[in-house]
Amino acid sequence: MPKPTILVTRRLPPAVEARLRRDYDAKLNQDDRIYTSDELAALAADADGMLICTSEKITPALVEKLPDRLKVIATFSVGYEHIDIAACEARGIVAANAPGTMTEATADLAMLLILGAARRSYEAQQLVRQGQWKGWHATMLLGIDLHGKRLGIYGMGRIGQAVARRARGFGMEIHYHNRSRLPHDLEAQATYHATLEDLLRVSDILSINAPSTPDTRNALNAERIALLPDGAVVVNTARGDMIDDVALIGALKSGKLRAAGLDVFAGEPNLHKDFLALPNVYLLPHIGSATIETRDRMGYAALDNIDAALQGRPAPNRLW
Ligand code: 8YV
Repeated sequence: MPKPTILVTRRLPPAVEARLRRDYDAKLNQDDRIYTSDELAALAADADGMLICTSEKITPALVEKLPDRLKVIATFSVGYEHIDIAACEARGIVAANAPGTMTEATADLAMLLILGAARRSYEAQQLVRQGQWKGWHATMLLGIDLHGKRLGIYGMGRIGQAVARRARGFGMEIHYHNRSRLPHDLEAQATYHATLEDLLRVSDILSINAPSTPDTRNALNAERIALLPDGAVVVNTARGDMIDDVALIGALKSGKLRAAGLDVFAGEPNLHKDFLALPNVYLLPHIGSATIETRDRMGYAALDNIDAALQGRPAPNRLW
């Protein structure tokens, strides 16, 4: 029997591509060029499944053009705002994501952003690399302690909880806002705030860990930034569209906010150019899940979804 055909839209780690080649007739993207919607439709014409990334927008118009034989779209990500789930459901195409695979890596990166922003890592690196470091002095590059500070976590899912675990080790006090309060054992003595506004009022450092949805987009706007304590730090490892960039940049310029650490951006990779000129922003290029182990796990999870869907079993992380 011929192997099913899988369209793989981006270059993936070698171990993941090896499993794809072993089990499927895999149409790999060796150049890693991002396909247009028309190219995706054409390439998928003889496919039984697609393994996509967040760079591929699965719109209702594209879903319409997919062949009847296509049974599954698995994304190499936890976020699935790029997939129109209702359109997939209407065509009977299984859509599935890869939750739980990048929890620890992303939480590590949130701590890197918190430390990077709070301890002025960008300015410190610049000083050393540009040969401007003239020697130690007592008031050089002063940041703030994490110990004793209140960490506000917006979105207490797997990643938010993993950030909380790490932050406790740094002596931080954990506060959170989530759609629903966590059970007592998962809460682990964190303080629940029923509204985002209440959380912001007590967040010396705010970590955004909620999914991007129509309800959460632009959640951190000018009015809400004003609620943060003066000199607060904001970090984002979730999605850039949850922050109003103009409001954030204004608050970083005025000193309302001390610093920010950002791994994700609205319209990335084309981030708002004013971020580049701000010394108090620690910037990373969407590498929250970028570890060797995690990227393999993400690929295997996507393949587990594809295997199940094509073998007539429920996909482990089916979205409808
Ligand atoms: C990915 C992510 O790097 O999983 C997600 O939602 O944002 C990242 O881990 C990227 O989006 C892969 O498609």
